[in-house]
Amino acid sequence: MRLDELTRPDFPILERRVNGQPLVYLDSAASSQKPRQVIEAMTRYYETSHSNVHRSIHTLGEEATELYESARDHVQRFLGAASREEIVFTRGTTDGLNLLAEAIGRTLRPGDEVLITEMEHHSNIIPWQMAVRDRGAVLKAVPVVGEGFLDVEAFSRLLTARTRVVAVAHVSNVLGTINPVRQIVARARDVGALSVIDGAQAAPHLPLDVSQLGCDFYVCSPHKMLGPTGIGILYGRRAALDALEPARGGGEMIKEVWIDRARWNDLPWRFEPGTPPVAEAIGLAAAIEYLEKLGMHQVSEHERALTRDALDALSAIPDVTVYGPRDPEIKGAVVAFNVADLHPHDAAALLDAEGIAVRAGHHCAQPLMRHLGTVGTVRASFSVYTAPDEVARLARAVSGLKSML
Ligand code: C6P
Repeated sequence: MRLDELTRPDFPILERRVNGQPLVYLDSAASSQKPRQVIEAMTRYYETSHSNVHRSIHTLGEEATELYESARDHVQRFLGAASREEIVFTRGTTDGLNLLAEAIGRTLRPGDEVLITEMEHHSNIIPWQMAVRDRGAVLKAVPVVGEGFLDVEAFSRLLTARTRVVAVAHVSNVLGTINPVRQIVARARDVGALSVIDGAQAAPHLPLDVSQLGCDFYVCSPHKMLGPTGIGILYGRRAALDALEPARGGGEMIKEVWIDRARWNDLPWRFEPGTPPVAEAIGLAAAIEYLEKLGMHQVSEHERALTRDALDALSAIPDVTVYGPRDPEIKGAVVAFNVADLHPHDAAALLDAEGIAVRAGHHCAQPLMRHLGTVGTVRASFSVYTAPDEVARLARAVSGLKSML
């Protein structure tokens, strides 16, 4: 049985119609839909065990704490982290990157460099701009070349003894390029730089093992992984997290407080000030169980087949420009394209009228759009529930757009 045939009955939203047509949801890279198992786990928690965590000795407090901390074990297993202390819950990828940029930023000195790439999402650009500002540090970016790959020679040139941080997307949210993060991490380590991997578009689709990858930090967003919004994952290698001074303060991140100073809590709570997203962590655990049951190798194989179908079908339509690598073996589950000189927003609105949900615009990657010489693109993206006939429906509708012009 194909993965979509197996999973679709679990996703209630996929039964709805949009503009009189069955919904074709091709915007999973922006946020995936949620299976019943995730929705029910969160409802069950609110109906039976809700309380604050780590604070109350009563039964509900203990149940909530146990469920919340068990979600951390799920994430540790899913990412291949060496210990549960290496998993910090944040509010999302953007929040995790800001947390890192704030904390690492405080240690930057004049002349230090942070190296990112031209294909980064704004979430992996702006926090570093803020971190280098006023510190006399410098932000540099590896250019994109060819079909959408990082310029390896430029990377070698730009990575120097001055580089303190290398922050790179594992998978581009526009091009779909799977970057050679293992090599990048190793090269960063060689010059003594910290490696930060933005895994927002990789974690939902690829089998991961952060310990093998060897990175210092890895961030991702559960809402793109069949889980809820409002929670994020920040993996930090034990030694890297230990060396990091928390930049955000509040309840629960401390052991002892005086008016003029404090002693920090142990890892990972040191980086989790305030009441955390408890229900969301429980929903995330259910999403991880769901993905693990499917198997991440099967998930990526299913999505690779859809990406291949989409690349073949869209490239065959005259006047359609497809962006990013043409080889689905080295590409995540996104295909960005434009139709003649139709504005991507108009194309998306016309597709929506046929019940097809795609994203259009600059995808929070304006430097990359500038490189591609376009204001934006249309983007179709896939998940475990996406069916091959939905990709075919997209291609038919895109062909129709041309005749409307
Ligand atoms: N990209 C997209 O449609 P948040 O919003 O914090 O969950 O994730 C931010 C983010 C960071 N890095 C990459 C590579 C991303 O793709 C995203 C989110 C969505 O492409 C929404 S802009």
